[in-house]
Amino acid sequence: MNIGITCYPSLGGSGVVATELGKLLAERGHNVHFITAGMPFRLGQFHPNIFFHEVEVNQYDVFKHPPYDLTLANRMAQVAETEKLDLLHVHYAVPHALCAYLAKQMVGDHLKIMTTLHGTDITVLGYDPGLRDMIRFGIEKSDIVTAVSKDLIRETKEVLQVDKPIELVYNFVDKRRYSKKDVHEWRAKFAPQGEKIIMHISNFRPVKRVQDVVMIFRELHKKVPSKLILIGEGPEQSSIRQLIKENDLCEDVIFLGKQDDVAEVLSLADLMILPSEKESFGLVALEAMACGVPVIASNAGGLPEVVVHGKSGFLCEIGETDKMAHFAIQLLSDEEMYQTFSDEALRRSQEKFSHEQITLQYEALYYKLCKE
Ligand code: GMT
Repeated sequence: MNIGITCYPSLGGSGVVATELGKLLAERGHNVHFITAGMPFRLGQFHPNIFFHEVEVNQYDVFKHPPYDLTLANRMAQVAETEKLDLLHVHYAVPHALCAYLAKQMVGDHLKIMTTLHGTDITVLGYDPGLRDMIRFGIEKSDIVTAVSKDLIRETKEVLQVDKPIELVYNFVDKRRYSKKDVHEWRAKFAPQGEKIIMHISNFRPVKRVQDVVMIFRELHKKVPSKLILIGEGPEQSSIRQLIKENDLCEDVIFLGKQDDVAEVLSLADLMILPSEKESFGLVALEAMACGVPVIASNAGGLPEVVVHGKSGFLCEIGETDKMAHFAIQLLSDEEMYQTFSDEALRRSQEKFSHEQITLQYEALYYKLCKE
């Protein structure tokens, strides 16, 4: 098939899923055309079935904002015609589902649209009265809509009052890249006294509650010799640095900044912490589990569909940092328990979220769509 994929190409779970899916589809022999505003950051090496069509958005004096949406829709229509696309698979509803619909109006009904909802397109933007009706329209005009968790399907139906069926297709992890690696040399650098390594990866936005990570670490650190590695960048970074300073933790917290590829670094972690306020799936939790790293998380959104409480990690109410610290101490102080959780995390990641299984699920939906 000839498949067009649009996503936000910069750092973010939706961009990662879209890019990794495109690569897997190309491996299965499909021609995959990325139509994006920049090269998706995980696209990496050359593949003969992968094509990149840049959406170059010009700035005009007559417009206050560059016309990304219209330029994208026009580019989608151009690529659909020149490359004979069977379908456009767009990730993130706003504005991508609407742009795809516009492109379809330009080229004809044979071009099918699949929209995948990732989270904040519904759980944040869906509550904005200035966007809500438009998001609902984009969903209703898509030929197939998928979402990355049952909880996201529930919230979409509740917030937007849509009747359209929404298919569940979970996020996935490629076990060929995400697996426990031998990183003892790095461990010696980051935890020279054999300390446990706690990790948090995010875009440091308020919904990620990185301040809770610091509070959990503060309590854990009193009982278990440990280091905290923080990965990512975002608006909360300076207040987090300040919090670390106020709690006299600077010597034991390491900021690694933005990392394009976390597959290697995850093997350093003994525990992943994800105490988010909102999280439709929590791809980073799954990536950690694939490396045998148990997860302590909040029970927000779709996280309970990924991490099983008391098996592959522990889940607490949002903001229950003392309880999260208690579970972290328990897990890191009991080697046998830790090993059972680590094995279970790995097993679950492979059994329920394998790249083979999820790629086939998307592919089956594409074939269904194109037969209609
Ligand atoms: O988490 C973010 O802030 C980035 C965001 C995105 O749109 O890329 O991630 C969302 O999509 C990911 C991939 O499906 C999910 O794993 C994340 O849970 C989801 N983020 C939120 O719901 C906050």
